[in-house]
Amino acid sequence: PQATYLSDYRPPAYRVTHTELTFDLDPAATRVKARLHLERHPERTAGEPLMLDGEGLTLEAIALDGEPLEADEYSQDEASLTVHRVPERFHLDTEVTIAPEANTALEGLYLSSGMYCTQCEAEGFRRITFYPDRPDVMATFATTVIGGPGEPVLLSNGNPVERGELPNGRHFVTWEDPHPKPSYLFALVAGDLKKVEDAFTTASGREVTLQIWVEEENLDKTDHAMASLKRAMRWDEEAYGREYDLDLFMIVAVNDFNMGAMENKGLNIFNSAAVLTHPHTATDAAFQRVESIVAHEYFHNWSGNRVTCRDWFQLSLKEGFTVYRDQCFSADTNSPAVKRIEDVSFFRTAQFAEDAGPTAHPVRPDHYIEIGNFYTLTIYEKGAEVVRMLANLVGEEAFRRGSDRYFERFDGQAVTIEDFVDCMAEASGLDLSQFLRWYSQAGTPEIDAFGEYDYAKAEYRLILRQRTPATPDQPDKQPLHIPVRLGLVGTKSGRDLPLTLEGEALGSDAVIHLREAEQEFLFTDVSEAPVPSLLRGFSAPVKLRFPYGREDLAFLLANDGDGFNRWDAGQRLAMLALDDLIAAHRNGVEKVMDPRVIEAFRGLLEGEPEDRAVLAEMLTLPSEAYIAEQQPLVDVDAIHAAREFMRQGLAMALRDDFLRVYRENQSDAAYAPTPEQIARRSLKNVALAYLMAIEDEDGVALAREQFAADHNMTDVRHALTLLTHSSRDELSEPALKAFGEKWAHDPLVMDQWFAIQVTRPQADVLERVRFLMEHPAFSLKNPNKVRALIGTFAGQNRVNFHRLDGAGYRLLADTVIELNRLNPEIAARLVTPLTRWARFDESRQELMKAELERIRAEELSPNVYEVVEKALA
Ligand code: BAL
Ligand code: ZN
Repeated sequence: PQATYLSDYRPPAYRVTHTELTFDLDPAATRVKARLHLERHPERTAGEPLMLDGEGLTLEAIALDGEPLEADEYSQDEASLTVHRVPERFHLDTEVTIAPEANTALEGLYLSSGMYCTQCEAEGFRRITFYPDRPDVMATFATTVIGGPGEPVLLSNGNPVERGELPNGRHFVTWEDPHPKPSYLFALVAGDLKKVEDAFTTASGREVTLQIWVEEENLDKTDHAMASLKRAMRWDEEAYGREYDLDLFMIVAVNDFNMGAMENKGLNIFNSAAVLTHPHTATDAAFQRVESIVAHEYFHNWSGNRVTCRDWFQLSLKEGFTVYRDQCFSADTNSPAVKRIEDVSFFRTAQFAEDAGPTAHPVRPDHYIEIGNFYTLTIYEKGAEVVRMLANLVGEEAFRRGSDRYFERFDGQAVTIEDFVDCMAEASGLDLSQFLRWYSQAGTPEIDAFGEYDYAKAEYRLILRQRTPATPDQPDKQPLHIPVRLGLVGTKSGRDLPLTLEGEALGSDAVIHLREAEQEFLFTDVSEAPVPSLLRGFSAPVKLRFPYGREDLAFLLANDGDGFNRWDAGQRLAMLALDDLIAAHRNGVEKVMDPRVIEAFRGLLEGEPEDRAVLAEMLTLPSEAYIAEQQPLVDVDAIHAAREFMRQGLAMALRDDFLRVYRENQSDAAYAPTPEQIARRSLKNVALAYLMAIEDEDGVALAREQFAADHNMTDVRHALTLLTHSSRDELSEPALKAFGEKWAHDPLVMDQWFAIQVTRPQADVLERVRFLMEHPAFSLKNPNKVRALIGTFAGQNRVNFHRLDGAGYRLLADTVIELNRLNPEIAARLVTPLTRWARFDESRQELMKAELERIRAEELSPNVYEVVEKALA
């Protein structure tokens, strides 16, 4: 397969001004007629041939300005159609057939649970019809969908303008979308769907009908998504001045979907897991995820649809910005501190790992083989961190002026990351040229910080050194412009001290700009010895090291004026203690619990909780994946043993406190996904997890009661997980059986049932994974099932996936090989854990590489090829 390079970008030779489509639906042979109104691009020379993308299409007819083309007037290969001679302005008619029922890749038009649906981003539209399938070709669309009695509902983008009956029990609906859009935002849905309807009045008075379309049995699971949608619509008006622009906004839930959801204009298609909720089937985390994804897709209507990307290298232009927007929305709607802690925890574990592996790439990559492989944590989450840094650098007001400018100036256009950053620079007057390196330079920057207090002069000298380690293709890195938010916490007063830097008073919480490889900052009038609180709120996506002593960290945990950094101090303290335990395990010496960790936790448990949700986070130890990220060489067994030892040590020392906290936060109130209730449930469930870590009899009784009470899925799932992960089969087996039987009819709950079992720490879990792959509720063709069973096992059950006999690696490789044929996009994602082989000991390295070689020997899709080649390079 060939790579595509950013530097090769040229505008298209021909633009499409208007697209007319007719779909005559049939599972085996859907006929797609297309009339494209085309004109030469003013920047391209006259007389160039017309090249259209097209894959897997059977061409039935082709005509230019109404005249059928002779065979020598066009040519076709497996990826394109070329018309050799075209005028400056013309229309082209094509008719093709496609087979949705045979489409297991879930790109283009396919069938999911008997329902037709589409996924066109990034390059799925070319599997529907011949088209210049690139985001800088924006056209208005008119789409007619013809279905039979099995498809009473026929949907596409925009507004329905005509409907009618046809012979043979067939019928049609015509849709018009007046907003020019790229082909990746096209959507079609047809099937036996039911809707829930609501309404929203925009700030300027437009009445918008809101519809959520689902299978009949899911009609009771749409309330939360609908409420979230309305909140998001209001929020975008208030925070960004952006209103909705059609009379109808639709969401459809489908069971088979590669992504979480898709922002097609006016017709968002959602993975059912990202839209359906009910207190008895979805956890608090799922409720929150649905809220943020509904908002994310809605926000794309401006950041992505009205203003789109010039080419796929600019993907983060819409994704990084939209993730930043949905993060701010969720922070405003829920607990901002917890939202930040959750996002950063995930980021530092998963994105840092991506940066440290063979697929590391910049927020704007400069080449790719398969763009489907670039829907990554770097493009999305690091892209959002980069936008967050911009917002912090230019300030709230200038950021809003900059975004207004961006939406106004580029409305209806396909643009670049520079266009966005330029708007921010113009609105703020800041020079952001060095900042642009964040988009082109891959890898996680590391900052080494040193501080020194001079009593006599009342000065605090802070030295910051930055470097970014080499990544594939990028051996040398330039210094970045890094905003470091900080405070100095007085060791006597326990307060944030006023900051004076070069004579300027900055308040007690300030952002300093690190631009050089090494830079010194001298704070004057520092009245007492401080402990620095650095990188507050994770003000930049970097690793920051500072030689904190454990007392310093315990002090910050108790006193830091920044809630995020209080949590982070606790994590750092736990990490230091975990490092000792890991070393002890490796050296075969007795493990000893650091009493400072116990005392810090006691202080948290016995203090008056300001924010229960934050407290729950503070009481949660770093995950095995995060701990692994901090180690030079990952020793999965030592990490697991050390973390379990610490959990048990804390549980034994603080048993009564955990029991009290559990009881204080237990409630029978009717379930609601409110921040207050969610916080209490998290805290209670963290406490229960500690009690179950030592299988305390009171804890066991509470877990059984909580499971049996069947009050809401958050509590039931947590209790079931604890029972399933216990060492006692008499606790796990009856509960699993009861749950599995009760929910056999609900695929989303069965996904949870799979995930709970395959994260068991017991050594026989791999055999259970193989067994569950034969379960009637499992299917390799359904991405949610693959993620729940195989993805969860390989990603979250570290001890068992990394079994020394290599059986975990083999299982993953077997699945990747099979999926490579069925669904390349999912296969390429699934292979990720194997690509991280360099982080492990030699024998595991060999086993992992051998499985990668075995995959490479297959006939590979471009998706899997690209990932495996990088991993073995
Ligand atoms: N554009 C793909 C799905 C999403 O990021 O919203
Ligand atoms: Zn998105």
